[in-house]
Amino acid sequence: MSERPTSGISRRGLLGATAGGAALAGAIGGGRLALGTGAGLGALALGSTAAQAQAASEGYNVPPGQLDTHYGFWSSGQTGEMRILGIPSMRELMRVPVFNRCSATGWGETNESLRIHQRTMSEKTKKHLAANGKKVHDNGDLHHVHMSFTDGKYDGKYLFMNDKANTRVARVRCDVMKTDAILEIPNAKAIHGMRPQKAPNTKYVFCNGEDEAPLVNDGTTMQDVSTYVNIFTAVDAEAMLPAWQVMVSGNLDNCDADYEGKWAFSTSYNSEMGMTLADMTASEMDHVVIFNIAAIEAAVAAGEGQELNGVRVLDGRKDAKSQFTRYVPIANNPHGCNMAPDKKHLCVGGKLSPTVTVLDVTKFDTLFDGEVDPRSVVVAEPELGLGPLHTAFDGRGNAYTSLFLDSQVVKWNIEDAIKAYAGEAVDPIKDKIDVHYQPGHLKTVMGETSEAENNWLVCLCKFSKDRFLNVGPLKPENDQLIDISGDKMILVHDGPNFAEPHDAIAVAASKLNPLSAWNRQDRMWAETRKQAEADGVNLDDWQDMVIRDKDDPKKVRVYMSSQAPSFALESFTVKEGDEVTVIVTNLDDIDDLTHGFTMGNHGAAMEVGPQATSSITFTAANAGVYWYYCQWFCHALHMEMRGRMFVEPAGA
Ligand code: CUK
Ligand code: CUA
Ligand code: CA
Repeated sequence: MSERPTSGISRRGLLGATAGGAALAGAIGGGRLALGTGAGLGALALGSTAAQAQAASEGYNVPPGQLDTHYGFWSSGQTGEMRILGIPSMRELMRVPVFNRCSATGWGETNESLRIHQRTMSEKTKKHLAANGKKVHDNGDLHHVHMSFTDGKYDGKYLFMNDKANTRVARVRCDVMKTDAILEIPNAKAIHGMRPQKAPNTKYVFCNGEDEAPLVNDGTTMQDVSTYVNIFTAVDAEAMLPAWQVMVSGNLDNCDADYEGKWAFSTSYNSEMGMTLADMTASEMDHVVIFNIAAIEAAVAAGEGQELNGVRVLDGRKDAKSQFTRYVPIANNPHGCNMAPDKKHLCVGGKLSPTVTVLDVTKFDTLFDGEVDPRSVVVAEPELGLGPLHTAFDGRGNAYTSLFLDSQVVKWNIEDAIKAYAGEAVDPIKDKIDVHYQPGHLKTVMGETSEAENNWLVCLCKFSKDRFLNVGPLKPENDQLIDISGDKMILVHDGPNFAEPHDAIAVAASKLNPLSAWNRQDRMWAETRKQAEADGVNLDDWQDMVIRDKDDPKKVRVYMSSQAPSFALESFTVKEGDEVTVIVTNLDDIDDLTHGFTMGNHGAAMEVGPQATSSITFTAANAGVYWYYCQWFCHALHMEMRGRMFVEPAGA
């Protein structure tokens, strides 16, 4: 039920002051934030009344045994994984490890996952990790999850996501909901905004480099900020390799793409190229960069620009005056970058300005054709409230913008905002609702596709404070569910969540049909199968074997099948210090029958799904007996699903 403030000085007011003070003290202190929205806020009723109760609100409570109508794919920020929630129940259905090390599944430890991690890892990174005794970066900062598109609609094939921490993007396969590729992007720094091309299909995944650095970052010019650049990268979505890069002026925050496949666009909060907070907020205006894909592709095909670390890099900086980019001035430090499902309007969140700037993407051609005022593509700039970050859309021409400082979501109409900008006396604002508290992203169902629905809005709040039982200094986030089916927004659910979902998408369940068992020949373990073949082991007609490598006698491979409630091998023997690889295939193909393999006191554990093959490598510890067991509760005799590894003394 939605909370109604009872007085002017409510607890949310105090909390808002705290959060705003922490996050944006400099900006407010500098007096650059316009106060008051002039939007007739007082006249808008907050919350809802019984008379306005909407049919959809009844539907958020999904009873036991009933399925959700939509999948929600959530980022997890610094946790580094992707999460799947049901909408509208907000039940967490699954966690998919991506950039993180996962204790349950062995992600980041199994050979299959290490191959995915290391596929595009540079030699430099490998060396640096090895010097730290590591094989992979086991953290990530995953802000944005987006699905692949065909013709402006979700196609149910892949999910793409960024890692700001280690400059990577990853892809999850929607048939098995597992990470399928990780790409370390060369030349760029800190991939933040990330979007798949919407049309004609997702040929590229566009990736913003947020941090600026010398293009050749070898320490020779690091004190000279004039040598710093920011890099925009287009990733080939199928190959998961960089396709091309463009140098830009100013850093890149969020991005999106149009519905014709002609443009990508990115916000920049640091057109100043400043290194300090004061520098980064010094200008009145920053900008949106528009990338001309056809011009870039032609230049890449013609071999223009330079080749650096295997990628063609073009110069799209302001001074280069190329046909690759245009810069549209936007008020100080814009953030969100959201393309509307009307296929025409791009909405840019003002952050330090109380406005959202609406650009007409069908006018972008004129920017490249001749000398025109770059602001001529701006068709509206409604003043919505304090701290506008991101905007979501329904299928009725309405937009929903999160107001970080006001702790509200504002519903406004795009066409009315355009009329108001043209001078008509129309108020584009239709409703405001309190959220708890300090929202970042917000998402409608399929609102970033041409099939936007009119039912639910998820608002991802950065602070939860008093909304849940106190769990100590670290509080959960609060992902709130709002019914947007009627005129008034109605808050129907609080969804506590762990650090820190920035973004989410909601996809109709009909778009997806994941498998219940793996294909035995899945490409995930193609390399493992090749090794088995070389060892004379046929993984399809299972033979359980222990093989000592002919060339490297310290290496032992243990092939073992599992079928509830036992492993095919009740024991195997190795020597102290051996490099042991255990390869397990789960022969069960029953729905929901996952096994695991955990080697006691070796820090080695992995998930083995129905019909899956997984392998893990560890060094055998001191002589003695070690039990291995299945850690996934699979059978009435699951506790009995275990065996012994005998480790003989090295000299024996
Ligand atoms: S950013 Cu987090 S609230 Cu990384 Cu999408 Cu705006
Ligand atoms: Cu197999 Cu528990
Ligand atoms: Ca700025």
